[in-house]
Parts: sequence; C-alpha cells; structure tokens
Amino acid sequence: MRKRALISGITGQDGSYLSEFLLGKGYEVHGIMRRCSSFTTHRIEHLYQDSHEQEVRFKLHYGDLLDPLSLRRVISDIEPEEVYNLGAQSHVKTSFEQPAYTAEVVGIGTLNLLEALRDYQDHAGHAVRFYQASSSEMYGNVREVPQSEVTRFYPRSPYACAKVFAFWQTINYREAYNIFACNGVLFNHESPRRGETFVTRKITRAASRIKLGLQDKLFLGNLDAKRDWGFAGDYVEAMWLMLQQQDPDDYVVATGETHSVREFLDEVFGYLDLDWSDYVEIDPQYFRPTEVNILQGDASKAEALLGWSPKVSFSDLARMMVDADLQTAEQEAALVAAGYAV
Ligand code: NAP
Ligand code: G4F
Repeated sequence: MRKRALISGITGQDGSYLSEFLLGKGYEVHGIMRRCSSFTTHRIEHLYQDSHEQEVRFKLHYGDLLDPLSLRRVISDIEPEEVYNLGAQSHVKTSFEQPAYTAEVVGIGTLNLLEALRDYQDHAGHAVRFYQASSSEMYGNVREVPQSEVTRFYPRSPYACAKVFAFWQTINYREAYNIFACNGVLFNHESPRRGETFVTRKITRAASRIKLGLQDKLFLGNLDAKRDWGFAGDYVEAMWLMLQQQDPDDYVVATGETHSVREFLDEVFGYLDLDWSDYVEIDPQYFRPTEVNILQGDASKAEALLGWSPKVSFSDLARMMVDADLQTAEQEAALVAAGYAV
C-alpha cells in the first residue's frame, strides 16, 4: 500500500518541490488548494503531465486553512499518514499591512489543522505524522549568531509572531495529545520557483530583464540585511526526514553561511557582466518597520540526527535562478520583437 501525504500550500514554492520529492519516493500526494479566479497551479502543472501513473498519485482538493470543515473533510477522505503544513501568508513585509489576516492564516490556520488531526487520531484511531513549516524569522532580533534549536526567539514582524504561536502549538499538540509533530525551523530557501516579490527572485528576474533590455531600473529596500540562503529543493528532503525518525523533534535547517542582499546583487549582476550600481535604486517603500538584520543558522543537529546537509552553494543558487529567469526573459524579448507588449 502506498503511503499517503497531504500538503497544505501545495501551489507554493516548497509545495511543488515537496510534491516532486514524495512522488519520487512512491507516495500518493494530495494537496489542499484555495479556489482562485485565475490559475495558481503553474508550479505543479508538470506533475499532472509527467505520466498517467503519476497523475493518479497526485490529487488536489479545494480547502483553506481558515475553513476547519474543509480540512476535516479532506483528512477523513484521504486518510493521510503524513501531513505537511506549508500553507501561509508568507511575505514578511505584507504581514505589516495585513497583520490580523497573517495571524489568522499562519497561527489559527495551523491550530485548525492540528485540531482536525487530533480528532482524526483520537476518534478515527489513525496515527499521523505532522510537519510544521516554522521559520528562522522567529529569531528576529537575534540573541546570538549562529542561531540553533536552543536560541531564544525575538520575532520582529506580525508574520514571525504568528509563526512563534504555531511553533508552540505544534509542540503542545505533541506533548498533550501524543501527535508525532515536528517543527522544521527553516532558514531562507530560494529557487527558480520562488515568488517574484521575495528579494532574491526580484533581483534575478530584474537583472535578466535588464540584460535583455526589457527594463532599466530595479527598486529595492535594505541592501545590508543578511540572510542564510539555501536551495528549496534541498530543504524539502529535510522536512521528509524529520517525519521518518523514531521520535518527533524540532530541527534547524540552514546552510550555515550568511550573505547580504548587496552580496546577492554582486553575484547575480556579476554573472551577467553587469554592474548593479548602474541599475539599482533605493525605494523607502520596501523598508520594514522592524527589520531582521542577520540570520545565520546552525544545522548541526539536522546533520547529526537526520544525516541532512545542503548541496547547492550560494553562488550556484544565484546562477540557477538567473539561468531560469534569462530563459523567461528571452521569451519575453521575442514577444516584444514581434510587436507584443509584455
Ligand atoms: P509560498 O510560495 O508563499 O507558498 C505559500 C502557500 O500557502 C501557497 O500555496 C498559498 O496558496 C498557500 N496558502 C496561503 N494562504 C492559505 C490559506 N489560507 N489556506 C491554504 N493555503 C494557503 O511559500 P513557500 O516559500 O513555499 O514557504 C512554504 C512554507 O514555509 C510557508 O509556511 C512559509 O511561511 C514557510 N517558510 C518559508 C521559508 C522560505 O524561505 N521559503 C523559510 C521558512 C519558512 P496560493 O497559491 O493560493 O496563494
Ligand atoms: O526575500 P525577503 O522578502 O525574505 P524574508 O523577509 O527574509 O522572509 C522569507 O524568509 C523567511 C525565513 O527567514 C520566511 F519565513 C518567509 O516566509 C520568507 O520566505 O527579504 C529578505 C531581505 C529582508 O531583509 C528585506 O528587507 O531582503 C530585504 N529587501 C531589500 N529590498 C527586500 C527588498 N525584500 C523584498 N521582499 N523586496 C525588496 O525590494
């Protein structure tokens, strides 16, 4: 019998890589997606098209973390052995503009899912393993460098505060109801599928378009912020490994390196033989009321207990993202040459 996994946030960056990873392991993969007036499935479209056999192992269900009935229905229909909670309003800057909504989705949404799983385990007698997408943003105004599982949290945004709530709910459901629930405290991870408004993808997309003459300026905020950037494809393996252990636990997942936004600009524009200072302008609208100045993770626990380590370097990650965005920019340039507006 195939293992069944349920993923919230399946249409997002991590949902797409995790789906691929689990399908590769032979799982039946189910995803919760929100109804939207336009398509949101571009990151997982290929999973339908790969093969007929894969198609029947990959299914989407309408639902929402803010709709507990939909969560209960999907869980009882599918009877998953593993549940990965990746759904979130995940943009930190946006969380300052929509704090209550962010807290609802990230905090109460996680609680709704945990409650549904408690009933599923207690009343239907199913053992289930739960992964919570916790975040290095919880370290915020960092108490030490690097940050590990024992570093105290100091969240600096509505998003980070909501993630702290979800982190502790996950631990409480583990201790109170004996649910196999794990927190992966993941540091920033990027890819060609990263949302276009996060800083790395914003930079690789704009630099590629600048290279091909499709735009001439890039507006950014704080260039001094430092992040521990890894590759999303590497990080989904750590999520899965956490749920394969004897006992549930919490793990930091990171590269151990930190780089500033400025260094990311150097890497990307340098790869394209451009000088970013000719194109980048600072726009105050991209500054946050409170900033997280530096994140640098210590993933030695994940390395020792899960046997996990990152494979893609900072430089290779930036180049991988540029290569993908250059391809898209080339298609856009061809449309422009043919007289279409892009
Ligand atoms: P992402 O690309 O922004 O994807 C977020 C996903 O959540 C999307 O599928 C989105 O659906 C879904 N979603 C939003 N609101 C929802 C709701 N009310 N109910 C159900 N689903 C909802 O994020 P990501 O980068 O893949 O990150 C995955 C998770 O890891 C998130 O929880 C994020 O906070 C956390 N995290 C990310 C990083 C990182 O660096 N990427 C680091 C640490 C933690 P739509 O497509 O409909 O919008
Ligand atoms: O790319 P960012 O928006 O990512 P941020 O805030 O670190 O959050 C991401 O990583 C978290 C893990 O630590 C996740 F939990 C979260 O869901 C998300 O995936 O910003 C990175 C840095 C910030 O310091 C920001 O101020 O880049 C700086 N920045 C400078 N200019 C910018 C910009 N960020 C964005 N989004 N856009 C800019 O124009």
